Amino acid sequence: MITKEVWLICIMLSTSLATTINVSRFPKDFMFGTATASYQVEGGWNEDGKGENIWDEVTHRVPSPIVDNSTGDVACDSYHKYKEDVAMLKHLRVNHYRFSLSWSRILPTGFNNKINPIGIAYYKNLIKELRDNNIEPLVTIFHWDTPQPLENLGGWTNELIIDRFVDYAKVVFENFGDDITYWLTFNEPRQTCSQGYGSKQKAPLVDSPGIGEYLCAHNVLKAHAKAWHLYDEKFRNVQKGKVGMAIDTAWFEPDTNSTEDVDAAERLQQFNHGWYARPLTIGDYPEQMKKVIAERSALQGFSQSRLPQFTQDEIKYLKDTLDYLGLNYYTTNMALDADDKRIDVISYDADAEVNTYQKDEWPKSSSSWLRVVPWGLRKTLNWIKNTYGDIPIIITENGISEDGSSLEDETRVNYYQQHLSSVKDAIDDGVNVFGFTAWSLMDNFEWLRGYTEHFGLYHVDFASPDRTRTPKESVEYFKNVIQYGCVLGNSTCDN
Ligand code: GBH
Repeated sequence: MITKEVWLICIMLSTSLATTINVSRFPKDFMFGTATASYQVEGGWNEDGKGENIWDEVTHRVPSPIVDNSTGDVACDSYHKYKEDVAMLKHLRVNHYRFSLSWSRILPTGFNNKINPIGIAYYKNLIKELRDNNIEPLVTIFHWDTPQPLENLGGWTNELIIDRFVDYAKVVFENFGDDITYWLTFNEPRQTCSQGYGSKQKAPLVDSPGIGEYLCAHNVLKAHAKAWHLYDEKFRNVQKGKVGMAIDTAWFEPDTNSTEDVDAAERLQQFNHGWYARPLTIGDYPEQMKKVIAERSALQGFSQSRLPQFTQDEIKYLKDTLDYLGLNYYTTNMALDADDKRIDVISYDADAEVNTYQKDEWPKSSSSWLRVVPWGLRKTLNWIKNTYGDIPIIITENGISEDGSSLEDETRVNYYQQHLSSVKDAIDDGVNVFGFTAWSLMDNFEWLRGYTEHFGLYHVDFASPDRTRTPKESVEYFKNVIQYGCVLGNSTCDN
């Protein structure tokens, strides 16, 4: 018989488990930082010889596909205000700053026939300003802004782009490599591919569901591996850096403990994360993807699987090409095996044969897809370790949006406290996490959502020509976390 007391203890235990904050200190050398991306903050879209990229092209369309008809033409104006950005980073006392390079600013045609010296100088200045202030630059080579001339030829669906990306990476290693330890080839390739070529949620808004995404991913993976090998053979000895990739995923929690739902949650994680991380660690696409896409393709009348195949040589060439892994985590979904397999639908989403939903009790943000579920981060980190082995991991993005109406962003403070606590739990579980990067340093151009969703620690006044930056409450919190090395952000932390 279960007494009232036992019930009470159970309830207390479950609520405390859900909300317990880990107040132990992070390792001494743990890296705390913030992130941005070139198109989202730089502006200067056609200045000093920069070429056009796919976000310039898409945001200049009439009618505009951006919810508030805005563009990144000026954005946060970081092209002119990078010293102010670095001063903000210094105020925060971050260890590192993650930013991305604009391919079209460096190679205006997308090809290496013409290198833009003013574009190179901009990033050299930024890197110098960071180094002078003791801030480690973490450089993303590609964060979604494909040069338009390459897009005109099919962009990431045309294998021509593999060698063009490697040409670009070579220019970048040659010019900046002496000052860079942490490289990320791609940011969230899943979004480039599934949203860019399959679901029209990102530039170039190409409508090729169930086909374009897989061609894109195949080329992204080969481009990554070739850039990694180039670095490994020509630069590593001298420059001593590491080349990784920032791969995003949500956590997928099985809706019930039935085998079907447990398998469905795992399958969806393989479709999200495994799609990119597995070929570059274990080698080749996840078995679940190969099987289900081949079966569906056959039922749909295709003579071969819509998922391209790697040759044995390619599998070997791709394997073990991540020196470390970047994880972008924001939220969690419940996952259940789809009763209706929707064979008539040709798309990446339908291919997974999983339905998802988010729970009403999970707190909302200003982004429809983002609810606050901190424990999902700990589970994702443990899943990565269990799936690929003991790879070093840095959280390359984590954050929450609000509507920009107040500088008192308590929801963000709570979000970071809970998520950092979850990261510390994962470290205590034995996962090799060496850093955490908040998205974002400041409010910026949120892709098709324009300036309507605010992820910044700093508020940016987009109505002012100065793009004035003002700290939100979360700046003080994050700064204290860094100073004291624990989520309480004060001296009462445990050792
Ligand atoms: C990141 O993507 C980006 O790297 C960054 O540039 C961006 O500003 C930041 O996050 C904030 O969004 O619409 O329900 O189909 C975040 C990961 C995963 C968010 C896919 C949007 C689409 C969910 N993204 N998600 S839904």
